Amino acid sequence: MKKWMKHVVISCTVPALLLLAGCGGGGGSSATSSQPAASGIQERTIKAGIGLNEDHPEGQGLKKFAELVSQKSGGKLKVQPYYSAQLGDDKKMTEALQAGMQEITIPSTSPLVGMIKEYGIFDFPFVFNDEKEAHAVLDGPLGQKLLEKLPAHNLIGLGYWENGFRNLTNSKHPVAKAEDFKGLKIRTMQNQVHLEAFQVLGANPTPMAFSEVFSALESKTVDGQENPLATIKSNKFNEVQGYLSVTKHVYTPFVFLVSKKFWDKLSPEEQKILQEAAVEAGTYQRELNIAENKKALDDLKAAGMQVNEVTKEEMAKMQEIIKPVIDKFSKEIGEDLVKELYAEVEKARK
Ligand code: KDG
Repeated sequence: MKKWMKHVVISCTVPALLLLAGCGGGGGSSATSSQPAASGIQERTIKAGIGLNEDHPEGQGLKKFAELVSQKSGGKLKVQPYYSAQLGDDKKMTEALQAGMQEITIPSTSPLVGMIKEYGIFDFPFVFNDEKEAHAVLDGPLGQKLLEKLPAHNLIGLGYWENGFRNLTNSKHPVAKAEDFKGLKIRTMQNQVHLEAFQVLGANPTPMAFSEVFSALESKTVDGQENPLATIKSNKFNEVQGYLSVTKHVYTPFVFLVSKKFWDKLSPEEQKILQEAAVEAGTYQRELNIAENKKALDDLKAAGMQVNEVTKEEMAKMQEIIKPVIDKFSKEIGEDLVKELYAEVEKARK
């Protein structure tokens, strides 16, 4: 076999192998290798940073990932975890991966929308009824299609972990009806869909990196924020927020990102170890996240938060008010992709 053919075969075989390895638990991959890969397993240190704390299911998932990588590589691949935005916020860490200065981060998909607008479909409100539907769509062809857009941005996606269903907290008053959003200063992720959805509900949205949220709430720069219950609990937002409204208005995924500059230096064997560990740790993290989100509600009530549910009728009203924003972004993102999203959700519901 000619030398160049070996390279072509390796570069075509690896993604196929990784795709086979990546089913379930956030499986799937956008792994492509454009350079001759090394062989075997070398001693490597892998810097992996996230925005959430070690005690959050995302932190526990990263710890599990590090253990699995060490086990699978005979201790040669060492993952160094950095929690609580020690290496910077989601955007900064993602840029560090693109520059080859950091190897792994696991942000929400929302801050990536400035780079890959199609990820905006996961910021549409009230798309999923439960985590099972979300996992099925993310681990299916649509989730894979979006992972394949990452290599063009010097990123490799090894699958999806779970941030979860987002709920509103604030320091002013309970939010039980659509009109209750009026005038509330709400921190949003740096994402136009979120920002315009809260605007049309009558709130006053302020986009901000997650690492700045607690101090903005404490200083009353903003009245409220929205995040999954496990995040609200892990970051002690209950200490500066009196009201929790269980809106479950958006399901946010995490995407497991690897620097493509780093990935392309790895051997097929090393790539397969990272892919398998990302999927196995993803399954573990999702299970932990679902359990922790259930437990966090009781813990936040016990910590003194005044908790209210939002009726289906009121959610329908919010959906109606937000509809023009969704129509606008459906056109910007691509109506075919939006149709594919809802078709995949229907498939998952059967
Ligand atoms: O690193 C991930 C966090 O930054 C994540 O919590 C993002 O949901 C998020 C938010 O509200 O910024």
